[in-house]
Amino acid sequence: MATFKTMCPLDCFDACVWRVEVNDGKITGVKGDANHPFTRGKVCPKAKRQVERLYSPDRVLHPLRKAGSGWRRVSWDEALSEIAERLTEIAEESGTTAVLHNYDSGSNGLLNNLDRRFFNAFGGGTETQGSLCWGAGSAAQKLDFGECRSNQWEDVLNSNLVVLWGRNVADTNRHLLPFLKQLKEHGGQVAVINPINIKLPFAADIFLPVKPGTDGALALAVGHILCRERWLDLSFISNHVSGFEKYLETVKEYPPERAAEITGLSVESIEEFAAGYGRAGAASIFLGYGMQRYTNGGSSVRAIDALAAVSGNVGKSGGGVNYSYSGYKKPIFADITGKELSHQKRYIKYPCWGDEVLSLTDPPIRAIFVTRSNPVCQLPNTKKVLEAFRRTEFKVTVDFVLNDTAAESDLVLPCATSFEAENIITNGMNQHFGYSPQLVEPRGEVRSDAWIFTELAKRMGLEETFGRYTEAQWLEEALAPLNGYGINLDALKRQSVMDNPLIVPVAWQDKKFTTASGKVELYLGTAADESSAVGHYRPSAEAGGDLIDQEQYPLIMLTPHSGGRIHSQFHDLQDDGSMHMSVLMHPQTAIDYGAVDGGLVLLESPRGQAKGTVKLTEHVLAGVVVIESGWWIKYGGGVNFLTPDRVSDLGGTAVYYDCRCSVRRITEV
Ligand SMILES: Nc1nc2c(c(=O)[nH]1)N[C@H]1C(S)=C(S)[C@@H](COP(=O)(O)OP(=O)(O)OC[C@H]3O[C@@H](n4cnc5c(=O)[nH]c(N)nc54)[C@H](O)[C@@H]3O)O[C@H]1N2
Ligand SMILES: Nc1nc2c(c(=O)[nH]1)N[C@H]1C(S)=C(S)[C@@H](COP(=O)(O)OP(=O)(O)OC[C@H]3O[C@@H](n4cnc5c(=O)[nH]c(N)nc54)[C@H](O)[C@@H]3O)O[C@H]1N2
Ligand SMILES: [Mo]
Repeated sequence: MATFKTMCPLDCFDACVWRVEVNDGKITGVKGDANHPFTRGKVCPKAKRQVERLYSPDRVLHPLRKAGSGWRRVSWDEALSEIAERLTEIAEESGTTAVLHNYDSGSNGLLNNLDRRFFNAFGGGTETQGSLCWGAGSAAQKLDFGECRSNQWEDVLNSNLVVLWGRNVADTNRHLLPFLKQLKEHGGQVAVINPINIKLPFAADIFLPVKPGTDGALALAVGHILCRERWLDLSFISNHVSGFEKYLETVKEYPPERAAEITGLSVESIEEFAAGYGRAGAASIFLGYGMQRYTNGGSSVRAIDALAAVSGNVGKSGGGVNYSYSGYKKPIFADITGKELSHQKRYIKYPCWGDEVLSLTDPPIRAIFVTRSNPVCQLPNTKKVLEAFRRTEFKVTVDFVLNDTAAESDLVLPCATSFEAENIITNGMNQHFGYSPQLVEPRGEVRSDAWIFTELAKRMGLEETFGRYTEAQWLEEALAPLNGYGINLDALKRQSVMDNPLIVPVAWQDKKFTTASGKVELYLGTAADESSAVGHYRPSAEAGGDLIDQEQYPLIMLTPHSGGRIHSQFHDLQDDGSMHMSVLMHPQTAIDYGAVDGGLVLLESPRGQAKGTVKLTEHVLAGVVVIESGWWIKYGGGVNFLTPDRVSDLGGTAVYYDCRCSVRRITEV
């Protein structure tokens, strides 16, 4: 048996370092790496699932062509020739922007970016703009600090208080748990701000079950108390903060009594949390992405960032508003997407995908090419997405399995898993990157994404523009900016996993913020739009506002991420055989709406319907229903039939949780 060190390719906070066991050309196990400082020898259930996926009998092993209601196996030659012909024809007749390339972060492999290079070499095309994920918070932190930077994970042990603000560490970030346990053992405190009482291996010291979409009001009230009690770092404010006077004016409007009404929290609990934060000395906030999936999500994050700034918890050990490491990632890898090659580009708003595709003219979308994403399952407002898909002439999906998107396509191209092809794995939510060697022979006729796009480029006469590099040469090219740090492909292969050399233990320790003023900008006062204001509170469109009839749709629906899968990936391998999603609700909600534990309900929103089985729990706020996202439509899923296709105030992010619905008991038909 041989063991290889490598890194999980999934787009996850933890980015596990793996020790992969290979026996007789087969992968027989994936274990953690005990020497890795963050993942500390443990992997999550998704590691095992990746081996199961590699050997799954449901994997697509040959290119498939839709034939009537079924599929026909075709050769690579046939599949690629058809794609080359159709794309060329569409580009000649309608221009390259008649082709939409939909990609996301299904894999964090650097070589996966060659899909974008292909479309840039093709001449451009239509792409999505905005985010399904973290865009509102990222845009907010860019306004406040200039970039998203986080303290290194180990630094959490220097905190006296850690605030898990809308971050489900139990499911999405489980390697943080041992650090938090350690912190608690040394007398540190943990606060949770979440409409769901997330599972922790210890009792949280403070739990604020905030009403969905009202974090902005809570943060402003906490700011109000910090200013009232003078729990401020005046030296940090005078040297490194711009707009403090405007901030004072804003928080004056938010006494805790007002915030209590908005957030559903008691005045006492808001006071207790503010005192805990204001007097902690060093307090670090771990911001999740759940709390920014609202039409006011960007402003909420800005209001939270401001708390760290006025209390001097920025650029400090044990402090920080840790959201992502994306601000460190960009400069270290060369962009191999070939942006400069494109001469005609058009963008659609990602969260409004269905509407955008349906309404585009001049030219209309005639082809959709999907890579490393599952838009039919994961985009909001599925009904419109499906309509747009079905109306489009030609659809191609590159994936491992026949998921909801592949099922809607004309051609499915089977790609290699991270075990079957060489790559480098990077991650904007984490501070390391790693080499992922080819460990086994690809199954059937699957090919790497890099091979697929290189071949397609050849067939379309774009070989020269695309570049005649081997996969290893592309990796060298991508690593070029790191050569100055003594890092090249050979060095990375020897070490397997490395830390991003730009990441320092404490973000912003030098207090040189990358904003225009060089300070934390609580108030910009430059632009005429919202982005220049102090992070403020405005009710979110649907959860908090009156955009839709609250009597008709009385409940707020949250669709957070699952511990056992990442988005839709691996749902096909979770074989409890159930064809119904679980709908979590508080017993009081069930009484109010006539639902019973284990009974079937129909959920309805202005967008559509979905069914699920009720599970009662005291851990969810009354008036809120919770369904984990990622359940495949073909297995009875489809939370996104209900979710809204709107965008956040900043960053163009999908506002999945800003969603109202009704619930009605039904019997199986
Ligand atoms: N209701 C609701 N919807 C949500 C969310 C939510 O919270 N609630 N969260 C949103 C968020 S945060 C995100 S990031 C998005 C994610 O949205 P997607 O990225 O569309 O989600 P995935 O299900 O991970 O789909 C990735 C696909 O890529 C494939 N894949 C994996 N590796 C490779 C590879 O190397 N090559 C190729 N070609 N394919 C590969 C996988 O098999 C999978 O089908 O979902 C969003 N949707
Ligand atoms: N196992 C697993 N790990 C993952 C993923 C996965 O799908 N599975 N996805 C990865 C990706 S791409 C992402 S984006 C991250 C997401 O990581 P997280 O941000 O942790 O996950 P979410 O499920 O989006 O939401 C987190 C929490 O926000 C809470 N929340 C919802 N609305 C509000 C609100 O208004 N205020 C507050 N304070 N809290 C609220 C939800 O109850 C939920 O517990 O996880 C990454 N890691
Ligand atoms: Mo995400």
